[in-house]
Amino acid sequence: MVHHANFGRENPDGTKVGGHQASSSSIITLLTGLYFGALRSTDVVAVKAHGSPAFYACHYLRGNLDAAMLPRLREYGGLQAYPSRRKNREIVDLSTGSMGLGAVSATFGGWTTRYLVDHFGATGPERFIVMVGDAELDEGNVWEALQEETVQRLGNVLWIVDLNRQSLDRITPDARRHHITGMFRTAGWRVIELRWGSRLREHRALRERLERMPHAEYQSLLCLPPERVQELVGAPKELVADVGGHDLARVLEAFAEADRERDRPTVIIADTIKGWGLPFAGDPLNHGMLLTAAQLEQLRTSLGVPADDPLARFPADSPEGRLIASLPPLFRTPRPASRPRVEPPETLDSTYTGSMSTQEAFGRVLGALARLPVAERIVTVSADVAVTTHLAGWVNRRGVYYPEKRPDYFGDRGIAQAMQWRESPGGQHIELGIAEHNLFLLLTALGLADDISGEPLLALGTLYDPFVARGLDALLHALYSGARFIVAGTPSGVSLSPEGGAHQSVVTPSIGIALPHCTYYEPTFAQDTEWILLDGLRRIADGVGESLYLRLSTRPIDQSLRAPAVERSHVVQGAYRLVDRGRPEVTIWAAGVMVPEALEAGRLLEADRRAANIFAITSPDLLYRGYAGARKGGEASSYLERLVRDDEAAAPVVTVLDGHSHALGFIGGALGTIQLPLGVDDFGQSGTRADLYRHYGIDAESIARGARALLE
Ligand SMILES: Cc1ncc(C[n+]2csc(CCOP(=O)(O)OP(=O)(O)O)c2C)c(N)n1
Ligand SMILES: [Mg+2]
Repeated sequence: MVHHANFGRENPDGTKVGGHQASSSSIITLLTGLYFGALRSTDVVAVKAHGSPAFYACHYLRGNLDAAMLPRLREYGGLQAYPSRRKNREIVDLSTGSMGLGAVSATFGGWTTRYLVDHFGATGPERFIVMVGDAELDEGNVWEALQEETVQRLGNVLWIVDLNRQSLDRITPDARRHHITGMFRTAGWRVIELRWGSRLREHRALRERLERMPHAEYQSLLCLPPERVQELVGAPKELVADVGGHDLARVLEAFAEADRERDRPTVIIADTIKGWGLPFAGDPLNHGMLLTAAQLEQLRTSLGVPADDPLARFPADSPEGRLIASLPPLFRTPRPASRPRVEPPETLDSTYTGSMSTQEAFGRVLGALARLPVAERIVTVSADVAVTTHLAGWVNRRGVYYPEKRPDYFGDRGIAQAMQWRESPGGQHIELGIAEHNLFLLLTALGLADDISGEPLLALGTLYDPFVARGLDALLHALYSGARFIVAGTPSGVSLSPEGGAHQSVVTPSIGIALPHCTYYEPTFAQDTEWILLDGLRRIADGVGESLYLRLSTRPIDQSLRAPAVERSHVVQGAYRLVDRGRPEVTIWAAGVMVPEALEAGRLLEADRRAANIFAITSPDLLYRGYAGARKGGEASSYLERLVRDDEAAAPVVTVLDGHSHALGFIGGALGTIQLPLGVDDFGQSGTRADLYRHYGIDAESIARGARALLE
């Protein structure tokens, strides 16, 4: 497959194709043991991303992948370079690619299943099997996940570490093996070490000598001719290279052993050889190496692969063919028709008066949902900010999830607490340590529960908005994997005032617009927040919606500023008209908490007899996508353009948001007029709200001044 992709297929511009033959051969024995032995129909698998060719080959031999797909590795519409659930759904259970993320989201799949068992008596998947590279474990997010207390109890999780002592560039540090085993043990895992093959196990002195060697010395032996190895260590090279991860019988034993105890997670740490069986085995620079045609030909003959049909499957009447026929089928995701229906309400019939922030509104909506039957299917997650992101009402009503009931010393002893901490298998809030990667990777698993287990969940996560950037790679992984969930980034922007620049988010609106398969909203008013949330939940429940990113704030907003006749459809489509002064000289477009400043600027301009019409933007993302999509699709106009009247369209535009100005920088262009984009284009800092709005030029005065300058 890899050879064809690189040398067989037409490649007009000569771009490197690649395909990781060394990394694939490193896991081939482990995958053989798994796919032709240990795997059950109830198991899902996440495989080391760059070992994908070996993984595809196993599926092919199992009859699960069409032969026509094999020549299509890394081709447009073909087999993806790294396993992708979205794009090769028929074979890929769980997406991987960015080191460490797929492994952890798969592990959190084990957690999610445990939750589904406890809440709905779900039956599967039974095991989450994760194959990782040894250097992949350098990624800190792996250990952030393993520290979570619940993970230590997941008997449905099995990891296999492909310990080939190599990463991309180098031979791994000698202490790594010790660290890896120690870290797993400390985290409460059962560790099965598969260091040597059965032959070498008989040679104690040699084994001990090899174990004392630095990694580099051992790797050098793998690269020397057999005579030199014999000379240096007094043993045949074959024996020196007899590692456990390529001894199929030992691999099968390890899988059987892993199955014997199921009350905690297990890891099999298997020594392997990167490039096993290939001319560049053990070469420190073999990561990107490819076999030449002559080397491939030699490999073909040595394996007895027919020249006229190199992709032939094993004949049905061969021992291999019979074994394959006897294996249980591979995991299949449940059909949508068999899944329970979940119906979030259309409205909560709440009224929102006085002053309220969008963060408070978010908490109020969740609190109201907590009393309805749909609450059963809602699960919230926070990385140590549940109280400060307004989840207390929800948590008090629905409890905290833990796989076993634990005593609530504070509650039982009558110590009053604003947020009660009642932990039980029936709880519906999952609290994580401060690790935003864990937050998004757990949301990945919860957001795929419908797809993988046939049990829909409405998952909502909260975090401080600046830390969206901290977890961004994991958020991308979540969306890339096809998970659907809602995340509230709150509080956001410089409106957080005294908290200062380290906690104020500036770049997140741009992130919100750019994230694929996720709608970014930044509402101003409580009613809008409710409609957006309910609409998003309904769409996710119906399997048609994408994920939602709500950028919220703690700034109290006078709810009476909202025009009473706002239409729900406008709110969910991204913007609505707030003030109409007839034919305007300028239009002001404000998102989120900047609406009061825009309204005040409108009044200042009116005092100069300059009419300004004001629009409230609820989703910069939808406006941009609508506009760009309409242009690309050749449509006459987009929602944004239809929102303005002909007598408004040519008026200059001022936009303002509590975030980087460029997030709304497209509006003038979309309307075909000149624009002044206002926002926060530098890091934040401490100060009062008024100080900061003035400093960054987003106060009413600056908006009005900007509008006057535009008009002049
Ligand atoms: C987050 C991230 N950083 C960098 C890479 C590029 N990369 C791909 S494989 C690899 C080395 C992985 O080593 P290991 O996990 O030991 O697997 P092996 O190459 O030995 O099969 C690197 C750095 C990546 N895929 N993801
Ligand atoms: Mg490695």
